[in-house]
Amino acid sequence: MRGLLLLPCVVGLAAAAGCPYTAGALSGRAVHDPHGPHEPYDPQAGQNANTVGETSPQFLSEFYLNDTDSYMTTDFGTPIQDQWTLKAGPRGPSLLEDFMFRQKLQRFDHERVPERVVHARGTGAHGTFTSYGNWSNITAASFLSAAGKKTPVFSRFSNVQGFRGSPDTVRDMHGFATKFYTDEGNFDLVGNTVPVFFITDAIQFPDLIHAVKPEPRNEIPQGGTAHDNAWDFLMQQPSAMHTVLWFMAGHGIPHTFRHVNGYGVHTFRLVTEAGASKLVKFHWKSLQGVASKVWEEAQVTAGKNIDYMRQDLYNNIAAGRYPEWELGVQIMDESQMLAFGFDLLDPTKIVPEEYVQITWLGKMQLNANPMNYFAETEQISMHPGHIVRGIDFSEDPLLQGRLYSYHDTQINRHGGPNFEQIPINRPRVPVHNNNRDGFSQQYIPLNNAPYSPNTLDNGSPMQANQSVGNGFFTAPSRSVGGHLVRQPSFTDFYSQARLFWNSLVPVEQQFVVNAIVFENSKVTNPTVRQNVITAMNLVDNDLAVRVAQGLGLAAPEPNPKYYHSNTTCCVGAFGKPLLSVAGMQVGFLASNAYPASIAQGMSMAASFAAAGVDLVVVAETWGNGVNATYSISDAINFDAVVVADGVEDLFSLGSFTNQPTDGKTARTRVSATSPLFPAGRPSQILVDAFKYGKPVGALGTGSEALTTFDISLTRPGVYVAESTNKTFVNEVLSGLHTFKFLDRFTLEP
Ligand code: HDD
Repeated sequence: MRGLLLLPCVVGLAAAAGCPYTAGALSGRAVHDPHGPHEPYDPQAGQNANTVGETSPQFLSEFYLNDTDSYMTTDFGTPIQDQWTLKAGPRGPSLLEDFMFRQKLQRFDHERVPERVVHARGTGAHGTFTSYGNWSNITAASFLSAAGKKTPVFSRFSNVQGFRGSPDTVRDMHGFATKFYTDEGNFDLVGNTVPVFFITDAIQFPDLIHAVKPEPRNEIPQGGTAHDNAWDFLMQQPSAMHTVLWFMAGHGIPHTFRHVNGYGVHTFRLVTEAGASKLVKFHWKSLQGVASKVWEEAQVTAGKNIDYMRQDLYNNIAAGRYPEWELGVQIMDESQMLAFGFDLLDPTKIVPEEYVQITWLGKMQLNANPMNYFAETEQISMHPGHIVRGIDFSEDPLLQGRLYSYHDTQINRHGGPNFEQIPINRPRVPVHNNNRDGFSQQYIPLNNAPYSPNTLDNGSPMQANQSVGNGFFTAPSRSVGGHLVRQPSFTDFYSQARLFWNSLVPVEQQFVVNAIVFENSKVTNPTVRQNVITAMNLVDNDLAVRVAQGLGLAAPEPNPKYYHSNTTCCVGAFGKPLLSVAGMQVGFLASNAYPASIAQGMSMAASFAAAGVDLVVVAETWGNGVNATYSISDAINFDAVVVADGVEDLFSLGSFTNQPTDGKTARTRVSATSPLFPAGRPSQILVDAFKYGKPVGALGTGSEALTTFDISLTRPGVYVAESTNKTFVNEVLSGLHTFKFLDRFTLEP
């Protein structure tokens, strides 16, 4: 396949068509460009084409290694056997000469590369971005140039604090980074699932990360911020407060990566062909809806299934239930930089949607899992400096620093600057420049005059800019100046922290209080804990008083400098119904001892499947129609739980009439204390599901299980029916849309 690629840009014909990528073309030789796209790239047609490129997995397929029906070889291709070393006699010793042995061990010894210094824990998927329209009125970005135009993407979701093997559901910030393989080069939108950031100057980033990472003396805690260093730093760094409240709220413990919004955080610029620029904030809106776990649930999940979120993404894509997000921008004039009462360069600020609505530019669908985690998800190298024509930076000092850091960190991770040539990082367009050599160069540059200007290669590669060669150009309106200073750029960090707090529903406010109390109950230093109260009191006195109460500290007097009663929409993680319930799991608690209960589950499964929901029939042991055993099931596995008709004995706390007396008699029925599952597991699943705010229900006499645990049958999110019927299924589905029944959670007075 590779050998067949002859790109218009590298054969003579393309030069006449004004192709900017003519390195080999002018020599008149037909040259195979190994890093060109599979589709011939025509920059003229590219402006209007409705589709470009292919899906990423197809693009990568030329790099797939398939070992089926093959003999083992060395890395250099010689067929070998690799199970026994070459020895001097059957009892050894092994010989140094054994190149098969040396290579195998050496390759093993070198398998690990440095994990990301932050965002080490993550998961990703391939997909497609489709533009909703021709957005040339605001940007020259080619991937936004026509309705229906498709661009391959790879998104990586991540936790920030923990190492590569840390649990998915610890409380943390989360990354949402997307590489667009556009027909004019790669554009990386390296954002988070929270729209604001802790600091305003990149020089503080090492301090932030040193503070939140596990403590140096013992590398505890893994994957969370519930420790002295984190709160010591965060509460002395006023810029952190707004972001701290976001991740103490539901956003710190998302339900899955399919249920997060994403944000570019900084203000960027979009620039038109003519050079007119607008300020923009990037938004990803989850078309599944935003959903979060509750803290108990997240903690249990961290113990029972540390891979919860990566498994959810992987399984749903594998099942063809492709998650989708809309990409949007809030568009502001250059003149509005200071128009909203804060500086648009300040990354601790949102632009409330009441001020500027979001214009939705297109939709991303993630529709293919990587074939190999390391080669794709681990090696992908995101970089805010990967930018394309029509998009430009802002002067935000945090963004400016990032533009250095990401390239530097990739060199550290990949051992040199050729990481851009790794299959997952390659652009889908030809690369032509005078960058040369370095460790593990993958290409064979043919240009013998690798400098500019040159005459020996007819001036190629030529300089591309705004007017020739479709080149990148900086927004012409940008102008900077000023005396050199080392000082903060922004001052007010509490008004929007309060705006966020004011805008949460009361239950989520309670979750924030609980989270801060939890984290600081693990903080051992009293000064650090006191600083929390002082800082929270600048946001809201009620918040500070409630946290103080939880920590056993004196309630502070109000400190109202930043107090106001404004609210904004769209910032909480609770209280809004989900947009889709596809991929949700309903646990149907049945029993092998009552085959009819399993049959009920099997007959209901089809009705749920129509909505993309899996009904998981749980019983004591595997058997026909059973999808999971009680032994491996838990409330965290399910988004709703339904008790089958006739299995109420499983939940019985009282008399265990079926208990064998001699300890040996085979049982015909099981009870809450069956040896087939951990004691009380069916009851625990039901009670925990209710406690975590999930819809619960029962068929027929199964409802006795609910009343055994004082779950009122008339409460919101509790559904009962005599037998399987459409209304019951619809009720459970509507409960899944509600997702969390907030009346289950206690509010402090
Ligand atoms: Fe960063 C990784 C997001 C500030 C330095 N960052 C990284 C990733 C995400 C973000 C999503 C993981 C990318 C992937 O999946 O591979 N970072 C952000 C956001 C920030 C931010 C939204 C603020 C708005 N980051 C930030 C600053 C610096 C860095 C201020 C340094 C000055 N970030 C890095 C890094 C990482 C990184 C050290 C680690 C691994 C990597 O880059 O590839 O360079």
